[in-house]
Formats: sequence, structure tokens, C-alpha cells
Amino acid sequence: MTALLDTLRQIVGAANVLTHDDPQADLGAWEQDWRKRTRGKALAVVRPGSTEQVAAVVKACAAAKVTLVPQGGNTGLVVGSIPDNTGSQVVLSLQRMSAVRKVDPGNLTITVEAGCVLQNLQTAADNAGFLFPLSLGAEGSCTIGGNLATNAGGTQVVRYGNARELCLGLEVVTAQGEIWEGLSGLRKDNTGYDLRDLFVGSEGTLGIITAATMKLYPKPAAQLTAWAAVPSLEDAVTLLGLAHQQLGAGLTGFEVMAQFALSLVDKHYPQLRTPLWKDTPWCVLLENSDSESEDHARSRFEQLLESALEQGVVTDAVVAENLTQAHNLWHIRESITLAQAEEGLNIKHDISIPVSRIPEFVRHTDAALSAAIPGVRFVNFGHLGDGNLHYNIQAPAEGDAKVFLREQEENVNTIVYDAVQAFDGSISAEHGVGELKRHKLLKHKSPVALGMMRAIKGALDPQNILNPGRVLEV
Ligand code: FAD
Ligand code: 2HG
Ligand code: ZN
Repeated sequence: MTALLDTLRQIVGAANVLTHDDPQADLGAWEQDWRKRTRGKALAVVRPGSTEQVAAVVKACAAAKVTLVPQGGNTGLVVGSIPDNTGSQVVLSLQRMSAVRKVDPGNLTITVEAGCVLQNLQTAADNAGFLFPLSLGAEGSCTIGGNLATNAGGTQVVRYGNARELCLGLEVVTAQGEIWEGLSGLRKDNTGYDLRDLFVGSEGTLGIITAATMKLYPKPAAQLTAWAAVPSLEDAVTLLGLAHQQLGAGLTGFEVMAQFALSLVDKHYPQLRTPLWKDTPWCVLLENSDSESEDHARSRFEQLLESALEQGVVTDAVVAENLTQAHNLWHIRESITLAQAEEGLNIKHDISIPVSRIPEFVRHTDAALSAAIPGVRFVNFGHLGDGNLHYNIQAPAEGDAKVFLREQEENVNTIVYDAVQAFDGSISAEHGVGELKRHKLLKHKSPVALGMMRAIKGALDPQNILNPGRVLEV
């Protein structure tokens, strides 16, 4: 391996090849997954500074038969971006490739390198007078390359779609170390198979995304946020229907949060002053974006909440008075993941179910899990507007969470995913498959679909050098 490491140092510079041989280097940030479930061991962390360097690194690794794990911000939740524990894989970190290459106001597009942190992309769009709507709790450290590789969702999907729908073009380094220049930014292109869509959501298994052309939107004239108490999940679904009807395309966010999920935020972050949660089983966070004016937005929003209160679908509500209050409400919602981590090891699900069937799904699955594992705690929240729930499970309050995970995780997942299938849902709506869910694909994806996926992987990466063992067991 010394020869390969020397070659990699020649390509990217010695300072950008980190190995365990260097007593100064701490590789923990690249080797440990965000949820602290797994720690791998890399042969090296390689940090190229250009697309050409990425291509040369891939060629060198392919020649040495060394596999690569692409990594952006390492915020993924399904163990897809860290190396295995063999000490033989190269982590290819895109972090140094973070430039904004071009803003094209006429085409409403922005072209950025893959390592651009999502928040920096939002800021670059804002500085140019536009909105880049992808938004998620990890936006301060996740990268657009990682967002595209996982087809990330977040809190604005109900209006703007997920990462795939925001992407118009890609630049990709193939498993052979060739560069595919597909950054066109065209909104229409029917010249054969859609290669861009193949790489989006491929979790680093088909190619390395090095740059992307993304859609921009006009900034709304006003944005209003409300936090509403709802008596049941059925009422939350009814409220979603009313919001679609009355706000139309103005509905830009619709999140649901169960009482226990909010109790964890209150317990671990009392300074956030979570509103209304104590007296209601569910809260909903809604956002209304308006292209006319603040007054117009407020009157439509208040009409919506009034009719919901009249129908008993909402029992109480607060509308943020200003942007700071709105940010605080969103911050509470985004803090559930961290509060859950503070509470201890947990089991995550990012499932989707047809919106209309979600209440029935939750009733059915809560009952099945409670019967199988007495004392199990449900941390239920998510993007109801997209039919995407984080139907998460916390170990019973008494007992060791580590032991619970070891003994019950498979059982919990089987109950949840079997219910998801029975309700015509998907076992991953946004976080992807990674390593954690790959064995579940064998059960929940059809053999025909799996066969086509394996054929694509075999055709694009015949040596299996890109993120092997993730998504597909191969
Ligand atoms: P990484 O974690 O580094 O990598 C993720 C996957 O993409 C890996 O398989 C990796 O190999 C691959 N990859 C990374 N970069 C590239 C590249 N340039 N080319 C090819 N493959 C690549 N996700 C959501 O969808 N919605 C949410 O609301 C959401 N909220 C979150 C909140 C918190 C607090 C946290 C910690 C995570 C959240 N996530 C969410 C999950 C995570 O942030 C997303 O999956 C994000 O898109 C990952 O980006 P990243 O740059 O960190 O990628
Ligand atoms: C969110 O919506 C993220 O906040 C993370 O997708 C969900 O912590 C989770 O399970
Ligand atoms: Zn989510």
C-alpha cells in the first residue's frame, strides 16, 4: 500500500493524505458515524481539491484494487459515509471542493462544487437575490454532494421537492476515473437515459459527484410560521388538506411532532421554551410563503387557522410575530434529533406511507410494538406534508439502551417494515439505505427491481470499488 499512498500524495499533496501512521493525525471525524453507532478504520483519508484530482485518485485506487468511500459532511444517518473496519479503504472527502462556480440569474441556476456546505449554498443564493429551498437540520455541515447522493428531503419538500427535483445537472467522476460533464442546467433534455437521476440517490455506489447545477427560486415577499396544537393525527391530516386548499403553492412546510418527541426537547433543551406541547398529543408546524406581501400572507394564514379552530381540527395556535420567533420555532423542530441522541441510543425510521393512511399505520404499529416489547417509547415526528414519518423508537426508560438495541433492533425493524409494506409505503423516504438497511431491501424491494439495480451497479462499477456493501450487498 505504500506505493499507492505515495501516488495519492503526488496527486493531492502530502498534507491532504491523512493516515494512522501520522501520530498528529486524528481520523475520528471521518471514521465515526454521526449517530456514534459504528467506527471504521481507514487506510487513508484523501482530500482532493479539484475534479481532475478526484479522477486521478479514483484511477490510482482502481489500479491498486483499493475501494473508496465518498464522504461529504459525514452527517448521514444510515452508516454510508464511513469506512469499514479493515483499514483497507480510502475515504474520499470532498470537503475541500466547496466553491460556488457560477450563478446564472437568467436561467435561475447556481453551479457549486460537491463539498459546498448546504448552508453556504443557501447563503450564496440569498446574496444573489434568490432562494435555494433545500433545508434540513444538518445544513450547517452536510454538503450538496451528500444531499444529492442521498436524495435528501428536509422541511420544504411539500412545495419544492427533494434534492433530486432541485437538481438540473451533475459533474461526476466514474468508477473508471473518467469525468462526465453533465452540468448543462437544461430544464428539458430527452436524449436517452437520464444519467443524472441515476447518480442522485446512489449513495456513492455508482460515481463521485464533484459538482452540481441546482435550481434557484425567487425569494418570497413574506414567510409566516405557525405552531398549532391538534387533537389527533387524523386532525393533522385534515389540517394538511385545508392548508393545501387555502394556501395552494404558499404551503412551504408542514411538520408533525408527537408529545413525547417534544417532551424530550423540553427535557434536554428547556431554554428553547417549546410551546403548547403539554396539553396536546400532537403539534404541527406550518409555513406559509407568499409572493405578495406580509399582510396578504397574514390574512390568508389567519383565515386558515380560524377555519381549523372552528372545525376543532386545531385547539390552539401561535403565529410567529417576526423572523426570530419563526426561527426559534423551526429550531425546536430541528432539535428533536439531538434531544433523542441526548436521551440515548435509539432506532430510527424514515418511512413514507400514503398521507391518508398514516393515522391508521401509527395506530396499528404502535399496538404491535407495544404488545411485542412492553415499555417501548415512540418518538414520532416528521414531514407529514410528504407522507414521511420519523417513526423512531427509544428504549424503555428502565434498562440499558445498548442491550435493548442489540436484542430488539431487528425485531423492531421487522415489525415496523412489515407494517410499512402492508400500508404500501417505503422503508426509506429520505435517509437512504447505507449499510443499516441493505439486508431489508432484499425483503422489501421486488426481485425484479433488485436485479435491475445490480445490473446497473455491475455495468457502472464492475470492479465494485465505489462504496462496496452499501445499498446493495452485491
Ligand atoms: P455524508 O454523510 O458524508 O454521505 C452520505 C452518503 O452520500 C454516503 O453514502 C456517501 O458515500 C455519499 N456521498 C457523500 N458525498 C458524495 C459525493 N460527492 N459523491 C458521491 N457520493 C457521496 N436527511 C434528510 O433527508 N432530511 C432531513 O431532514 C435530515 N435531517 C438531518 C438532521 C440531522 C441533525 C442530521 C445529523 C442528519 C439529517 N439528515 C437528514 C441526514 C443527512 O444530513 C443527509 O443524508 C445529508 O444529505 C448527508 O449529507 P453529507 O454531506 O453529510 O453526506
Ligand atoms: C429530520 O427530519 C431528520 O429531522 C432526522 O430527517 C430524523 O432524527 C431523525 O430520525
Ligand atoms: Zn427528516
